[in-house]
Amino acid sequence: MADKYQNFINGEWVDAAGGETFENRNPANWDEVVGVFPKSGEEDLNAAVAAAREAYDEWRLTPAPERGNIMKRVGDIMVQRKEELSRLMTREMGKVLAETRGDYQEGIDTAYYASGEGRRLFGHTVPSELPNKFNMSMRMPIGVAGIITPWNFPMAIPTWKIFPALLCGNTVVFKPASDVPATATKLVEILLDAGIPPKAINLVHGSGSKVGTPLIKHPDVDLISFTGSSEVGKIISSESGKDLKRVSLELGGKNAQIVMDDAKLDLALDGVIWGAFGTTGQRCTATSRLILHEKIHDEFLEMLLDRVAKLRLGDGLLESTDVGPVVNESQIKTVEYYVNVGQQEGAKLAIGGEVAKDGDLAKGWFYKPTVFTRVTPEMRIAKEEIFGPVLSVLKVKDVKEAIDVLNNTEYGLSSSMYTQDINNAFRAIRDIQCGITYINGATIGAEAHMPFGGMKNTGNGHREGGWTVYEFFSEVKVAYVDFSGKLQRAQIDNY
Ligand code: UN1
Repeated sequence: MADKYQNFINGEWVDAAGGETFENRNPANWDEVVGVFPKSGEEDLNAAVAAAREAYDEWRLTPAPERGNIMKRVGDIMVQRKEELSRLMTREMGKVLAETRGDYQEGIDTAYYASGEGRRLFGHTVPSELPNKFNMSMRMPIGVAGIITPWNFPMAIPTWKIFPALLCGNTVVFKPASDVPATATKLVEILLDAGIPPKAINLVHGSGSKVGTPLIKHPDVDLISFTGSSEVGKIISSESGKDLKRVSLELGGKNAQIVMDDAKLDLALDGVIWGAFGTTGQRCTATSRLILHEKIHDEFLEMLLDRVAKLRLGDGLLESTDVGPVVNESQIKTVEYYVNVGQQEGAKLAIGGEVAKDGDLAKGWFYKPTVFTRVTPEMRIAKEEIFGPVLSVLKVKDVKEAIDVLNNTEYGLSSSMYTQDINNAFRAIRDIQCGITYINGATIGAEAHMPFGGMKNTGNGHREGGWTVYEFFSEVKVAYVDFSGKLQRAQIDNY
């Protein structure tokens, strides 16, 4: 019997009002049902928003250091449950255990960072232009935060949003992706165990159209934080614009790794294998393009194809597995679609390019690690996000062309250059139009205490992670205190 899960609304674990459910299955073994979850609708969502609104006043008045103390306990509980919940995450969405442990650790790091932030949340004190007057700024909570998260980082991404939202004094309605509802439920359990007031965190399972859309449109929701596709991000942005909601969007990527002729090739090879095929290529930060200097192109390609051929596909719980399954059938169809597009555009399919069906792999959604060579910058496989184990290789003649080709996409999340030349490195840092640039590192692996996000169509300018996310989840208030005992007119009496 599969485990039965519920929503958490208004301080209680409850089924969906309509009584409907959906199943969540293991992508490495589609016969295995991980859990049965409530298929919620607008009624459930409205109840969740009402509870979050009700809880807001008490929570916003709880001292921020006390909110931080709860975040410390969240981190401590997460540490205790790391192995158990990392395993659950692998069963739920497929990536290998080392990576689900990493995803989970990012959540722990985010909890401890939030805990410390409870004693910071700095404002400024600024001299007044008038005598006997005091000026200051401070950060205030905003209200009810709607949190909509994807399936590829089932723990890290919800924690990036929910922990700072709560730490700043907002209350939360959380709509996780329906591919990863079990991990989301465990996160809410942890928040409650640590002492978050029950009505301050609400969890509503279900689809984007039935739960996500009414969440975005709800007049009592003050801010939305979303990670997902650019297509959905644009809809959220225009819908939320109607009510002037504050919105943070983390959207698509088409990240590239450049390898210059002066690079250490073994190092660059480790980087691209990790960046392109880690998480089965299903990271917003995944390396989807490899841009090779013409002088090392043939040699590096040979090294690459040799390594890709050795990658072992399998269940992410097995020690022997390098690459887990794709998350579901629809994602595998997207990968198949783009592999067809690449062939029709005239790129050379150098390895992979098909569903893997040998032995136990037939039970899940496995796709062979795939490399296209002879890709040119205007091909769709060089510009559009695929979100799977597919790498497009391009050839360039110098550093300028390498950076131009890298920038030739609507996205701008992560990027990488392998080089031993400091001049190339600093040009890359200055000229690459991405929120993140790695020198001699893969495109994946951002750290929780650094700002995370992208330029161009990857987002709308906000950043998660680090100190910057606290700016999104709080609003600046300024106060002037005049203790002169008389009317003082700024800009007039002093000039
Ligand atoms: C994502 O894929 O949306 O930088 C997040 C990384 C991870 C986070 C990825 N720390 O690859």
